[in-house]
Amino acid sequence: MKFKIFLVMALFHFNIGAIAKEVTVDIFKKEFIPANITVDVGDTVIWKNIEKRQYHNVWFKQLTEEEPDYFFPGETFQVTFSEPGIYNYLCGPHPQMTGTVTVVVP
Ligand SMILES: [Cu+2]
Repeated sequence: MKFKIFLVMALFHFNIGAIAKEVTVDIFKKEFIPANITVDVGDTVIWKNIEKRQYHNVWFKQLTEEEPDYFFPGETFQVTFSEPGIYNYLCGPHPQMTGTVTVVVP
């Protein structure tokens, strides 16, 4: 009986640490929506271009010196965050488009 209780608690604990979420940021009318998000370590952020025609990219200058490729309406770009921190980004061709991903330890 004691063993059973331990096993249930162990599974519960494991699940809390193992769930990684996907969080979506839309790109529309040259804006990141929402521009500022907070996610947990291990989560994946997916940027979705829902413009009619306009391409964009998502450039974390603190992480990559080289500008990433553009992505077009209907396409996505994703990043999985494995370290806590504050990550600022912008769109290379439209530097007025900015956003922040804050990554926290749950
Ligand atoms: Cu853009």
